[in-house]
Amino acid sequence: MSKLPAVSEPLFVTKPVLPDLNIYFEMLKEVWASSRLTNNGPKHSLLEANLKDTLKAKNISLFNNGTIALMIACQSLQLSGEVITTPFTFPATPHVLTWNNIKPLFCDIDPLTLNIDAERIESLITPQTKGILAVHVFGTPCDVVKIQEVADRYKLRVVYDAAHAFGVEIGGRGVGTYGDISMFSFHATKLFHTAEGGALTFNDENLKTRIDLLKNFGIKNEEEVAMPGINGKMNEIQAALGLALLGCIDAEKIKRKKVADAYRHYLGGIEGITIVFQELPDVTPSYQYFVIRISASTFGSSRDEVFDRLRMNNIYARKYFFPLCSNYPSYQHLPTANPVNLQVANNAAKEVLALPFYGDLSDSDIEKICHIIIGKNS
Ligand code: T4K
Repeated sequence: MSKLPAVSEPLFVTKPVLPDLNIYFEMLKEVWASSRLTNNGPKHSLLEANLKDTLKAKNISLFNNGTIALMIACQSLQLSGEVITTPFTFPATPHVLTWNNIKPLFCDIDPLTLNIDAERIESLITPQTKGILAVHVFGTPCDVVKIQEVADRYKLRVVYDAAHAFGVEIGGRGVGTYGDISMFSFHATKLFHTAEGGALTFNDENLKTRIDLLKNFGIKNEEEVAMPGINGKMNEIQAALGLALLGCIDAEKIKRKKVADAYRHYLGGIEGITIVFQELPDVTPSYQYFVIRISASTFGSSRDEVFDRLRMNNIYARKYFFPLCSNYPSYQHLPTANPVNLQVANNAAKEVLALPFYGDLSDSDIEKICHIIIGKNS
């Protein structure tokens, strides 16, 4: 590769997929005509039904964002005491436990998938442990079979943070059908989004009433409030955006596959760079992030040096997930946050870099990004 000119416009880690504005406008006209803006309106109902099919879920409930959805997942299962989770995630994951008055127990991660290491979960279980909150990091499914095996043996609940895993399937089965409940995020930065939004999917249909009550203040009817709920409702403007966007997702995935292939072409085989995003047999990928790992000793530059080099060239890659959650001031005092027991996660947090990844990323921009990473445009 020869030296290439710098990018003119900044390149961010992602660029939201947006529907044709006319299609969205038509939907908004219907919302205006109905005067129904929120509280389980027709767009909400239609999106809920469509997403239930798309995600191959048995039951689904939509939310105003993924974090509140995860809060309600814990509430609906009445989780308490301690829950085993991963430190290698977005702050929302452990914070949701804290907001539910649950103590997170941090478990180290698998060096390849960067998901919770299912083999280590058992060693953390105490009489207070009531559940496992695992994350399908960057859309790669956790070891769902092993996790369920441990959960069944110790009668633990399993909640999956599937924020990155829209459309992921294992052998044709929707990833959101594993465990007790799964949470999907529909934030603007996600493949499918409603600007802000989220969903819970679950197999037990008895949970539907409870979850729907919890996201609407616990209101059963005009004269009965059944439980202390919160406001977790998705509104009609969000739902209309989701409906307008659903038809764009397959095309975006095809484009993202091409972007991923181009990155692999330039970065594959470079000593010291590992491509975290791998297409696995039997798994339908999410195409949510394209993440690499940089080993400073083998590659010759650290992740932080590459990150700075990209920034100087107007390219805003992200260190997902650094700092590690177990090193936040709120959690570092916990015995399970000791880095000695979380060596794989601490190493990963120093080496990962999420590269710009979206369908409209041009071949020439991908080439420039890779040039800069490799050190030819420094
Ligand atoms: N669990 C996990 C494992 C998660 O990753 C997340 C969220 C959650 C739970 C919680 O779900 P939500 O409550 O959010 O539904 C972003 C997202 O805000 C966050 O949703 C996401 N994970 C996380 C991984 O990424 P930041 O702090 O990196 O966002 P920000 O604003 O820096 O955006 C990243 C880049 O995206 C920007 O540099 C530019 C681009 N961008 C962003 C927005 C918001 C746009 O082009 N347009 C936009 O509207 O967290």
